[in-house]
Amino acid sequence: LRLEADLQQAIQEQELHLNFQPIISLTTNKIVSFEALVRWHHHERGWISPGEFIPLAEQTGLIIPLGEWVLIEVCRQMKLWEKELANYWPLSIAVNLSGLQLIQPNLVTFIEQICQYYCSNIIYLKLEVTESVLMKNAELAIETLTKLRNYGIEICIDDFGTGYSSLAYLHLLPIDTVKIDRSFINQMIENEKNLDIVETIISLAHRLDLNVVAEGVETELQRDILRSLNCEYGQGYFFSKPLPPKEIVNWIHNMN
Ligand code: G
Ligand code: G
Ligand code: MN
Ligand code: NA
Repeated sequence: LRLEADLQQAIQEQELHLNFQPIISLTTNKIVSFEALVRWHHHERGWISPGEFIPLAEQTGLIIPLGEWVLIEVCRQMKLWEKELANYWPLSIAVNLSGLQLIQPNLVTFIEQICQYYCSNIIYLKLEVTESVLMKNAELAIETLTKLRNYGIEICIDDFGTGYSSLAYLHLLPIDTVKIDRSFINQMIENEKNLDIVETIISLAHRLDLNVVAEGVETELQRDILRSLNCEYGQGYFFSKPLPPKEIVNWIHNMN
């Protein structure tokens, strides 16, 4: 209960921060995008991981104001980077969307308004939703995501392979990109079945005209295998852990 009140306060009093994890093109080796990941610096307890407070935020409905803060902050950051990182443009930022956010009646309007206000309708935003979130209120989720896509926002299916939507539904979903869950990438080399799964997801995604991001790439060998399987993009500690905005700028300058 205490943590709930604290989280409410944290949203208002700027204890929340965003880290950004680079997403890399495996063909050009250049950065193409980031995933925004929220962090909470509690005034007494120090850093609290999203694994702990996102579920709390979902249970209490605080994910709505928290999610709005994240979306606005991402647009503000993009506006700054558009100048600061002009040499590396175009870049985009992917934001994780919770199930409760996805069924808010005003989500589409809210997103259109902030894109208009902060970015003059230029769309830098991508949205990530998990399979389970998509399947929970499938009809409404599909309707909302279709509107967002029509507005120009790319939709990624996150943690793919861990939920139950399965391959059978993939072609029915209004999505552009599949993010393969890091558990498959992690075990790809030790466990041949996981390599088969990764290969199958990639080739199916390509037949459906979807792009693929491999999550949790931690080694050069994993990167090389994914590249040989024609996986378009990679994300993971091999490239970079999630970084605060200032460090992102240094990281990009050093990388390129
Ligand atoms: O960065 P880390 O691995 O600690 O993130 C843990 C989990 O928190 C991930 O599953 C991630 O999707 C989720 N998460 C991080 N930031 C956000 C956010 O802004 N909104 C939502 N809904 N989930 C987030
Ligand atoms: O659930 P979602 O995919 O949104 O969350 C991404 C999470 O994965 C973040 O918490 C991030 O810190 C974590 N992550 C990113 N790259 C790696 C990696 O290479 N290895 C591991 N173990 N975790 C990673
Ligand atoms: Mn994600
Ligand atoms: Na993921």
